[in-house]
Amino acid sequence: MTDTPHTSGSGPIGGPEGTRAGFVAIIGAPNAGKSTLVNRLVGQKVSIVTKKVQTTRFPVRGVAMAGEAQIVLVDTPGVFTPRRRLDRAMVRSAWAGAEGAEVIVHLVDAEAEMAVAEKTATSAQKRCVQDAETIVEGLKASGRKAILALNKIDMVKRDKLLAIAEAQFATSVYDQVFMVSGQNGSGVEDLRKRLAELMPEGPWLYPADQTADIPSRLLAAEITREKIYLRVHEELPYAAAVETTDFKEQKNGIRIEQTIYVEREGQRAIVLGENGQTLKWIGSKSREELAEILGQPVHLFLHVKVIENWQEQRAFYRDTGLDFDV
Ligand SMILES: Nc1nc2c(ncn2[C@@H]2O[C@H](COP(=O)(O)OP(=O)(O)OP(=O)(O)O)[C@@H](O)[C@H]2O)c(=O)[nH]1
Ligand SMILES: [Mg+2]
Repeated sequence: MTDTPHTSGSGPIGGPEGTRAGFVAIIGAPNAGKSTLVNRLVGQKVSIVTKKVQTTRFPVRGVAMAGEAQIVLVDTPGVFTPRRRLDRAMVRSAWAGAEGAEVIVHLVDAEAEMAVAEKTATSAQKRCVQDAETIVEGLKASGRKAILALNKIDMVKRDKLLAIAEAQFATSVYDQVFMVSGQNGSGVEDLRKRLAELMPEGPWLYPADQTADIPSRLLAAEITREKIYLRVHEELPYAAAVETTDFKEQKNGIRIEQTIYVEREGQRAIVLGENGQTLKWIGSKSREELAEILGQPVHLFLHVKVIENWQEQRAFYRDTGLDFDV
């Protein structure tokens, strides 16, 4: 099971007559809500979500079904101006995800767009809008049309939304607009229907009951990383990485061993917490969720290691499919 994709079953690939299948890349600025939307379309958590920017570090494939159509959603890292090696690798992989897809959905944070238009934007919102503009430039250069999906409409009034949609549409890189909230689901079914229509005819690419294409040990590492962000996000912005070092199915459940890498001794102390309380919390939250996702009891063992420059080490890129040499 170690290297097989996470799957809840093993139905046949191919499906009934008249099937369609293809790839849809979801691109957007950091924090636009890409992972939330992908999880919503799939109907299950396949990609981790946090309040921080740059949560998703490598493309995660989620499989959504719509009647006879199978929509393979590629959740990509947010596109922004890269500085560090990990940033460059993330941005490159986001565009690579878009290149290989039949359809590109550009997810735009409508709340941030509105705030900028009304001059009430935070610096994060301003950055988000700039990053969306960078993506528009990238789309122009590629010559491909995308679907514009305005997200977080639960936070924006209708008349404001129409003005934002119009301004975005004027860039001429879109051929359609959808207004959605990945969080409460509004508009998502319309988008799903349209994506299904756009899928080319052909056999399904995954068994109908498979929801994600991510090796179980990588998914397990991501779930633990999400809990670290949840608990210590102020103190440890991007300094942590998680590696699953052992993943074994046993008679009484799955035994998972993971190492949390941080960059400094002080960060190790933060992850451990007083008397190891923080690490204990992270471990128990992660174990609970993993048991639910994997459908079996999970025995999780966490270790914390300091490696000053883990972002500069090739091994961290290998498992995720990110390109080290960019
Ligand atoms: N109000 C509102 N918040 C949302 C919506 N969709 C996502 N969010 C919130 O936005 C934040 C970022 O969501 P993510 O799904 O992690 O965003 P992302 O685009 O995958 O971010 P990166 O992986 O960092 O690029 C989280 O706090 C979400 O709960 C939405 O439709 N409405
Ligand atoms: Mg994400």
